[in-house]
Order: sequence, then C-alpha cells, then structure tokens
Amino acid sequence: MTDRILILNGPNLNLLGTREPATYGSETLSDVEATCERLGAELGFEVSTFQSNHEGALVDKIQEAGREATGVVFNPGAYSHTSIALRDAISGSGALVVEVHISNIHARERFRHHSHITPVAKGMICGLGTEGYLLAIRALAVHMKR
Ligand code: CA2
Repeated sequence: MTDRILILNGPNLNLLGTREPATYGSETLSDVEATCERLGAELGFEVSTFQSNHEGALVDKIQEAGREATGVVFNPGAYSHTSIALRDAISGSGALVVEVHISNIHARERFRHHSHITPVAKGMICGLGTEGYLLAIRALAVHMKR
C-alpha cells in the first residue's frame, strides 16, 4: 500500500449542495473534497478526487487504484444498487475500498437496501452525512499498510 487515497464519487453526486438538502446536506462536492484533502494531508496521505456519471470511467479508476495500491473512499451513488461491473472491478483489482453513503440507504426505498459493492468493500458507512467520507479516510489510515 502507498500513501495515496482516492475520493471517488459516482453518478449525480456532482449535484451535491444544489438540491435535496434534507437528504444530502448543503455542502457541495467541492466542499466535501476540500475537507477530505485537508484531513488526508493531516494523516500523511496524498489525496486525489474524481467524480463521474459514467460507470466505465469509475471502473477505470478502481482498476488504476488497485494497480497502484491507492486506498479508495467510494460513494458509488445509484450504481451501488445495480452495478456488477463495479463490484467486479473492486474484487478483480484488489482495490481496498471503503464504501460511503451520505444517506441511510436502509431507511429509504427498498431498492436502495441492497448494495453490490458492500460484500467486496473493506467496510461500509452510511447515514452519517458527509462526515462519512472523513470516517472512511480514518478507517483507511488504520487498514492501509504504509
Ligand atoms: O446516500 C448516498 O450517498 C447515495 O449513494 C446517493 C445516491 C443514491 O442513489 C444512493 O441510493 C445513496 C444519489 C446521489 C444523488 O446525489 C444528489 C445530490 C444532491 C442532489 C441530487 C442528487
């Protein structure tokens, strides 16, 4: 493992802070990324960020993280509930992933209760708002062998 962490966000998370504040809070994605960069630096990590609305672009990033032994904080958005490709990218590349959901997916619609990502993630944090990203960085700091 290296000293690198990737903050990876999936579809529609570029809209954070622009609507649905009751569910997703009022911080923008840039706010969240900046806070992650600050905490990561404090803990001695080089932090990079990436958001895409496209499944294949997320697959590419996970494969790269696996090759480079970069730890990943991953909010797969709605792809959590649908994407076997993202699950396979994690298990196939060996990427160390902590899955994050801002909302409590178990307290929402039934179709959000299952995530294809959770079984191949090191752990999953949900329902704690954007604080979940910071908790995931702290978890990676413990679980990445540096
Ligand atoms: O709670 C989460 O973080 C989710 O991953 C967010 C996804 C949702 O499909 C998952 O079930 C749970 C949705 C992301 C959409 O983000 C928006 C943010 C602000 C405004 C509109 C959408």
